[in-house]
Amino acid sequence: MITLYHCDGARSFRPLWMLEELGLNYELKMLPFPPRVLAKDYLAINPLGTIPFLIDGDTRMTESSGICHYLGVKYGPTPLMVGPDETGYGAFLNWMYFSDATLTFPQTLVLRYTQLEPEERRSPQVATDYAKWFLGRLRAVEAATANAETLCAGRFTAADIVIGYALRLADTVGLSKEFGPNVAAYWARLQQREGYQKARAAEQRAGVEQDVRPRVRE
Ligand SMILES: N[C@@H](CCC(=O)N[C@@H](CS)C(=O)NCC(=O)O)C(=O)O
Repeated sequence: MITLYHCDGARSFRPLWMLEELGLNYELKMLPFPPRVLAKDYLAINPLGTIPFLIDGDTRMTESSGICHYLGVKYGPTPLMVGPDETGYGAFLNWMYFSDATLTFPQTLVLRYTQLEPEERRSPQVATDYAKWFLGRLRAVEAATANAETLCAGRFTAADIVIGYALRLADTVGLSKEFGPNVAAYWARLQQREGYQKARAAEQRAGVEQDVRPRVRE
């Protein structure tokens, strides 16, 4: 059985959405955010204290987009993955890496310096600078979705899952009102997907069952 550690609305939503799209069985373990402070026992499982954390047999993983890639290769073949023999392969890999390294990183600085730090350590300057950084990098998504329903390969893939999560986080951080028209329409389409809605329902259900309440998180 695959086990995924998750905090409501956090980056672990990427593998959760991927698990739902693949129709795999999994166990979802909810944690309060941040787990390194509010669930100290978790450090014995993942010394980084971050989520996601995936356990699959002897495999242990901590990178949200890497886990999506792993699941697609390990439990495929699936149209969610783009193979080296397809023309969209390079674009697919680029989006997979872009999702966290380029898009999510500046968002976490906005969230941290507007909401997570104690009042005296908050910084409107940092938040504004990194909001601009994020919105600048989002131009790549605006361009890619100008004449296409999805990011690459002419179909919905894991790239749309990992980039889609960055758009969800933008909602949390208050940046989605700055989306360009193509990104706004793309984000609306992604939220209509059955797999996305199932993943949202799964995190809500698990939160109630395990009595872990949602709160602001990175
Ligand atoms: N690059 C990692 C980042 C993992 C990460 O930093 N997760 C955040 C939540 S979205 C976290 O656990 N923050 C809590 C902390 O740093 O204590 C990924 O893509 O999953």
